[in-house]
Amino acid sequence: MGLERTFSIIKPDATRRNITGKIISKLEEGGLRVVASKRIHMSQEQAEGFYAVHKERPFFGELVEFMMSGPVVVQVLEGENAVARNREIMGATNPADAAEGTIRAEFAESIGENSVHGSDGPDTAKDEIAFFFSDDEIVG
Ligand code: RTP
Ligand code: MG
Repeated sequence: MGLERTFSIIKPDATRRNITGKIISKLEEGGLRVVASKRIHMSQEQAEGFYAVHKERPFFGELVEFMMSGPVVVQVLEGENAVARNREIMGATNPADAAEGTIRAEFAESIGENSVHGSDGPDTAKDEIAFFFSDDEIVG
C-alpha cells in the first residue's frame, strides 16, 4: 500500500470549544501522523475557493460563513491509506449517522458544524494540500 497523505481541517466549532488536542489524539490513535499544521482564520476568498465544488448547494452560504466564523487548524496527515483511514476516524457527515467512537459522533454539533473536514479522495487530497501548504511546510 505505502504511505499516503490527506488534508484535514479542524473546524471553528472545535477550536471554539478548545478540543483540537482531543481531535488530534483521535487521528494519531487511528494511525495517522501530523506532518504539517497551522492555525489560520480563513478569508472569504479562501473559504469560497476551498468549497467551490459546493457552490450550487443550498448550504453553501452557511458553510462559508461558518468556516470564517473563527480559527481553524489546517493539517496534512500521513499514514497507510490516509484518505480512507481519516474518513473512517471522522465518521459520517451528519453526527446522527456517525459510528460510535468517531470524531463526529463524539464532538460534532450538527451536520453543518461537524468539527472536521477530510479529503474525499487522493486527487482531492493533493489539490487541497496545495491550496494551503507549500512543499517546504510539510515535514514527513
Ligand atoms: P467535509 O468535506 O467537510 O470533510 O465533509 P463531508 O465530505 O462529509 O461532507 P460534504 O458533503 O463534502 O459537505 C461539506 C460540508 O458542508 C457542510 N454541510 N452542511 N446543512 C447541510 O445540509 C450540510 N451538508 C453539508 C458540512 O460542514 C460538511 O462537512
Ligand atoms: Mg467533502
